[in-house]
Amino acid sequence: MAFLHIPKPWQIKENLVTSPSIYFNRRRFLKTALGAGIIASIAPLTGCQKSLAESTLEKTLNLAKIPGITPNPNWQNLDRPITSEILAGQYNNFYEFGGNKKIWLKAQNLPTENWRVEVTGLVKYPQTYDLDDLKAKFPLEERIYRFRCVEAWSMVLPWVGFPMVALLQAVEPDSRAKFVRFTSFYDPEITTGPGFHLGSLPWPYQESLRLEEMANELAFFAVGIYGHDLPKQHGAPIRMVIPWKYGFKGAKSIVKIEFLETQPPTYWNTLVPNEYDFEANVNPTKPHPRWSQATERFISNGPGLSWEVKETLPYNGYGEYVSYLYSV
Ligand SMILES: Nc1nc2c(c(=O)[nH]1)N[C@H]1C(S)=C(S)[C@@H](COP(=O)(O)O)O[C@H]1N2
Ligand SMILES: [Mo]
Repeated sequence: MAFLHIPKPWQIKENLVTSPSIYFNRRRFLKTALGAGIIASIAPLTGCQKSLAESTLEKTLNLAKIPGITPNPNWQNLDRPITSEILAGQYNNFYEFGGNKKIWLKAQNLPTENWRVEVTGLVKYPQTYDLDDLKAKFPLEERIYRFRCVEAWSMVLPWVGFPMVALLQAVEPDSRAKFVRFTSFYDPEITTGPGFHLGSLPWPYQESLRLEEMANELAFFAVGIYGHDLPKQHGAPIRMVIPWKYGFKGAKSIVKIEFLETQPPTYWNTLVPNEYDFEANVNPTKPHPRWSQATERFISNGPGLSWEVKETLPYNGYGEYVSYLYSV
């Protein structure tokens, strides 16, 4: 098993990652990341700067423990280790805060106080929840899931949250509801990611599921990770986790959930429809137009960024639970 060892993100020169100006940086970043040899040749920063960055990062992760969580025994044992917290917390996609993986510091500007999630549209009982409501009304549990990004990197993450089906039972979608749209926090004064001021990108970030997909037992809302509240870089205070789909389907920092009759436009699918399809199920036999999806770079060890190449499984290994949703 070959491990590639590359420097921590804060040891990578910004210009070799991407400059966060327009969304095309996503493409350039991919090329750069895949050329790991280039990254590996960059000299590390001094120990002094490193420990400051490290302790700042640790502070962003050192959040209140969520009491009384039951680990769900159905979603505990995997054939691979949990990704180290310090690595998962510094290698993120959150375009509202920049076009590369290194957004953890900028994401600290996300204002999560007095958070509200509006549930609206074709439902019997529309609701606006605050975070305490959500944590009190829905049974919180821990689930260890594989996580597979469309860019062919993967992790294993221990989420804390509740199944989406519990929300469905609380609000009762009516028979016209066929799709659900999830909207992320958006404020161009705060979010500073690529193209924010160009007015040409389809902000806010939105994602959508078919109602039957949302009702699947695996579909999950995370309010925590590693036993504590969700760090901002992971999409605090509440985000979607859909483990059989590529990571981009899991919108972060959700403010609105709407039940709709027809399929709504979604962020990446609107920008580049031939590369990011609406369904976005993990599928090793269907290559992305610019790279294979047959294998993935599994990131597990910390604190330094390293990975191991593994086969990608259909539906990210969750076929027995979800393939019924896609049978013709
Ligand atoms: N609002 C919002 N949600 C988002 C994204 C984003 O840019 N903005 N990126 C998506 C992508 S591409 C991935 S892989 C995951 C990354 O989640 P993580 O950083 O917690 O690992 O978030 C998804 N949700
Ligand atoms: Mo992703």
